[in-house]
Amino acid sequence: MYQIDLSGGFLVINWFPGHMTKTEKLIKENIKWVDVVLELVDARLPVSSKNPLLQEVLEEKPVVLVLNKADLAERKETQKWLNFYREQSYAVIAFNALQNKGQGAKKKLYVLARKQAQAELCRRQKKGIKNQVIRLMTVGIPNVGKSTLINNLKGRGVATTGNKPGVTKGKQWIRIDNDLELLDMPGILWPKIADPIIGYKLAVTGAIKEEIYDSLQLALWLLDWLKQNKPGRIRQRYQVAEEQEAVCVLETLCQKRGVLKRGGDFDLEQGANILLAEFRSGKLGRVTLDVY
Ligand SMILES: Nc1nc2c(ncn2[C@@H]2O[C@H](COP(=O)(O)OP(=O)(O)OP(=O)(O)O)[C@@H](O)[C@H]2O)c(=O)[nH]1
Ligand SMILES: [Mg+2]
Repeated sequence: MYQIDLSGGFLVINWFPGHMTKTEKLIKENIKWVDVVLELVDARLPVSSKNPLLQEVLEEKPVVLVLNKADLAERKETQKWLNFYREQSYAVIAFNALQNKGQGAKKKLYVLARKQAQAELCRRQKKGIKNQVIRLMTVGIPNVGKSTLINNLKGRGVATTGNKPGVTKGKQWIRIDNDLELLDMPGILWPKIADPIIGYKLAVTGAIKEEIYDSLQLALWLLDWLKQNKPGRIRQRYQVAEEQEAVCVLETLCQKRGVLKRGGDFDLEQGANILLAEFRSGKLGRVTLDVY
């Protein structure tokens, strides 16, 4: 269970032991069966969505870092983040797990995974073990696209996916081909998201269950963030003067879309949900929220 502390108007997310600790345990129990970890982060949040908990849990396993949902992030920014991680010796790739035609990226991912598994393959060879199968585990925050990426590699829907966090509940092994097996895992967040800005960023990109945050408060934060960091986006999409107070922008959005309550008042909550859904699906254009 999560709890939101709105003290001071900020969003501080805490959680109490429950589903997520189960996931941590599940990762710890299964890490010994895998050769390489596919760690997914959201390309719109290459740092804020990187789970600090995982470093300890992954026990020095080789990692391929995947900046997923790259189709929703700004290309230039993604390139900068790729360079940033490469400089830290990460095997890293930008990926769009929804893109079926992405054979080039798929191939690159395979090559990186094989490269990261090389030490293990050499160890087996020295011991005379013929098994060349590489086992990968997908890990990352909820809703980042772990199951979609597995389906992409498999070429069909074998893992359940959904447009909300918390879809995968348990582990699932999937054989991709004769020499690659993948372990799908539930998403994992960390115990206390103490930095409210990181909390907002995770929530606007869809990593946090919607029952946990106030969508109106989140939408107002997003409007302010866009006004400051991506001027013009709100105006282009909704033809409103974005210089106004965020709540006025939202009211205009409600007016233009006819989002009204029974008595004729603006339904700000529904307006907020429309804005969040459109932002998440890329209708406001590519946005990278972590600034390099
Ligand atoms: N635009 C875009 N959407 C994606 C991409 N990858 C996944 N999605 C969408 O993101 C949502 C979540 O995908 P899932 O694969 O279920 O995410 P997950 O990480 O397995 O989520 P949990 O199992 O809940 O932890 C779905 O609506 C996918 O269609 C991507 O690369 N680009
Ligand atoms: Mg999943």
